[in-house]
Amino acid sequence: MTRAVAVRLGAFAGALALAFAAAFALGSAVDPVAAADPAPAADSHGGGGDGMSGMPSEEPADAHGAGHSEASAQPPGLAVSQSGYTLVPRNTFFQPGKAQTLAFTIQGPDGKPVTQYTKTHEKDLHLIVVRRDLSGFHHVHPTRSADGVWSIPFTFTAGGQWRIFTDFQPSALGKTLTLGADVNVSGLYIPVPLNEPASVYSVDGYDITLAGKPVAGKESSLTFSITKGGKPITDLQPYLGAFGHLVSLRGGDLAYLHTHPSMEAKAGMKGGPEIEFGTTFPTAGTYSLFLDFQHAGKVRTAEFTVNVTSDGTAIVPPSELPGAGEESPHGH
Ligand SMILES: [Cu+2]
Repeated sequence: MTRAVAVRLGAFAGALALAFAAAFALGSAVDPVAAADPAPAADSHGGGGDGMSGMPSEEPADAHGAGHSEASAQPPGLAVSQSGYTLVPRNTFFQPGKAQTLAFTIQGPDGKPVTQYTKTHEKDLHLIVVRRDLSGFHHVHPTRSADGVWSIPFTFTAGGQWRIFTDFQPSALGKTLTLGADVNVSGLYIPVPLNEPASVYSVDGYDITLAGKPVAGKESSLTFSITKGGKPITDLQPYLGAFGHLVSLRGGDLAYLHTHPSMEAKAGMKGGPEIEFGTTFPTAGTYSLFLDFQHAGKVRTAEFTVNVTSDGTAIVPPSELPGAGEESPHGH
């Protein structure tokens, strides 16, 4: 029995029947509010009994005016709730290695699941799933039921804490949002170190070369060149309205940046061998870049680790520092 429960029972035993009833009523009135109430709003409940109904209406209204200028300066993907919209996973516990349903709703300012979306890159919602160590990246597109529940069969490959990012634009909001939440996958967790910073990544016989000198806080040009067997690929296929989709996640907090080439890609067009992106990395640091591209009917993902500095000079990769350990790439 916990200390708090013991103390409470002691108080009850010594009380008059009336006091007992009052204490009990107080306890039951207070506990559910405390449990359901996120910490910041604690002060606003002084007024009365219907804090739960009062809170949602007063929060979004002014919280998104002046008060949130600092929060809105944060990169996307760090919060489960923003601008009145909240990502609500249906389940946050999963088993590894078997297909399960990953389901969630986007709860709107009215507290109901959002059912009206404005398409971005041909989809109402983009779902990124990645383990917290940045392994196991997936970019997928769930389907939505009429009542606003998004779902997709998904197999988490290994145990650990995984992050899901939802990238979407509610029709009622004039901008895209990226909301993120963590889910738990049971099983032994063996974290995988990041790839060393490198300018070439190989997948399925394709060699992808990255060129560019990203500078923190400024739009930087990144160019990916794709070859296979030494031959430049010149017939990349449009995938979701672009020849490439680039998701960058910041090391340390998994802040999320999603960028596309300036050129729109329509059906029948051919792209490559180069795909160019203008990306603004908000701060110096290490970023993991995931490039999705489509060739010969299949979408593949290239992964890069990039050190972004404040002046565009390369940071010496850890492997080249004296005394560095063995290389330990993501292991494909
Ligand atoms: Cu997508």
